[in-house]
Amino acid sequence: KSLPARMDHYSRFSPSPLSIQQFLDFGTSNSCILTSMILFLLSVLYLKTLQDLLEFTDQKPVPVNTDRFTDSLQKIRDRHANVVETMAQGVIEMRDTHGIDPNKEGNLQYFLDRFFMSRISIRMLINQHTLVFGNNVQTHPRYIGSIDPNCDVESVILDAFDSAKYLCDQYYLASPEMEITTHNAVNDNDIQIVYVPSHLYHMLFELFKNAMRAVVEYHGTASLDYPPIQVKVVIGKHDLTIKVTDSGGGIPRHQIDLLFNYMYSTAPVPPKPGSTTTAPLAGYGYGLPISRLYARYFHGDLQLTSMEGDGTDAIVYLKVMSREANELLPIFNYATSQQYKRTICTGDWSSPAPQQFAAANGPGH
Ligand code: W6P
Repeated sequence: KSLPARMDHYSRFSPSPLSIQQFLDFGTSNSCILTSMILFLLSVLYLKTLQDLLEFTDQKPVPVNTDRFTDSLQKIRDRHANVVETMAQGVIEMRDTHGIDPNKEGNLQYFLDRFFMSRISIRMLINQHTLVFGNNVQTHPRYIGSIDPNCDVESVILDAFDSAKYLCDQYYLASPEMEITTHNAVNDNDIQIVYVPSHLYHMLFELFKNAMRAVVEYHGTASLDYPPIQVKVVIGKHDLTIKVTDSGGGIPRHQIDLLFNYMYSTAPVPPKPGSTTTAPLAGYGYGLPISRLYARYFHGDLQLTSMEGDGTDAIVYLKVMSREANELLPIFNYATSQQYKRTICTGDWSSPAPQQFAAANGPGH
């Protein structure tokens, strides 16, 4: 069969979500490299990547081929390392040549959320396969691939805070401290969940950078003591909730959504490390929208609530039960194509400023 025909064939598959529990089972009790390999053959990456993978559909999964397969996955992962930056650059170019069309902006948001979520999931699969079956040294004896069955939430928080504080100090020569309180509402143990520590770190690092920037800029870089960033961690039966509170002056409510907007949160890609200019601490790039995808990936969420004039609460929700922590994957169906046909402004609520639109729309609109 020709490549286009095979691409068409594979593009019709729907992704099958796995729960964290299933990821665990895969890495332990019935670790079967062949099943894992076949699972992979169902996921479609981009063209060259698809070609690379298709090679393996024609071959018998004998040990020498499973090794080559694992090598291929590693190469594919490296090849796709800069996709986020590439897409961001594409959005900038699109915005510069076509401007911002509020109708298309919703479509872009919808597309990129699904595109990046799919990418997160495929890279999770690649990481699990290469870590569980590759010859590399395992990250940590306790880990199953990239999953820590006893992920100590507080130590990930401390790590992420330290790294953000280091950057903040470098950029502003000043930084706020943190006050953390934890509460286990279920038992007297430490707060642990089955989770991917690197995902949690990614989200918290992003939130801390934003919180620190807000605090330092609001109180001035000359200030000597800043109000600390308050972190509250609570584990219940269903939810693990991490709330990061800053007294950084907050943001007006109508601007909250813009922080997650791909069209508005793109700025020219910051210079690479080693160049003379310092990259800003936070606020450029796709840190927040992608962090929210990481949270939602296993059916959690990331929300921002602000009090303008005071500060901002950033809340991360994660599922406590690994069986409830299912992958959230984009599927393609009738509803998907309808999404792209939808236009905004077909609402049935009054416009914010009727006089502004009255002339254009006429009476009765
Ligand atoms: C702000 C803006 C923001 C975004 C994300 C997390 C915290 C904060 N604080 O002022």
